[in-house]
Amino acid sequence: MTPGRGSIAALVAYALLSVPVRAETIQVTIDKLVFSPAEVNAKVGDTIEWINKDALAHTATATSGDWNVVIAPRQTGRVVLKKSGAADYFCKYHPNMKGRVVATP
Ligand SMILES: [Cu+2]
Repeated sequence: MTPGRGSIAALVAYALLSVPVRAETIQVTIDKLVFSPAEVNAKVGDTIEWINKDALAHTATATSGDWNVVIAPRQTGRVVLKKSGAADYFCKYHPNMKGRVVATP
């Protein structure tokens, strides 16, 4: 028994639907009290991962209050972007440390 056109179409549709959503992880390094790159572009659903190379704790704190990530010395911290638009952030412990995430839908 050969599958009819309807079931082939259903299989194709299923294959398209089961492709995973392309969410990426974008890395920002913290080294000597500097976020690098200072500005990153991402999409809603992507993860921003901060890699702290310093021996000090840092935070990535959105000025909007939407997220606040504490990054322990020589550890990583992450946030999943839930909103589109530009988000400025800073480190609570070192307010001169500033960065920006621009998320497109
Ligand atoms: Cu800091």
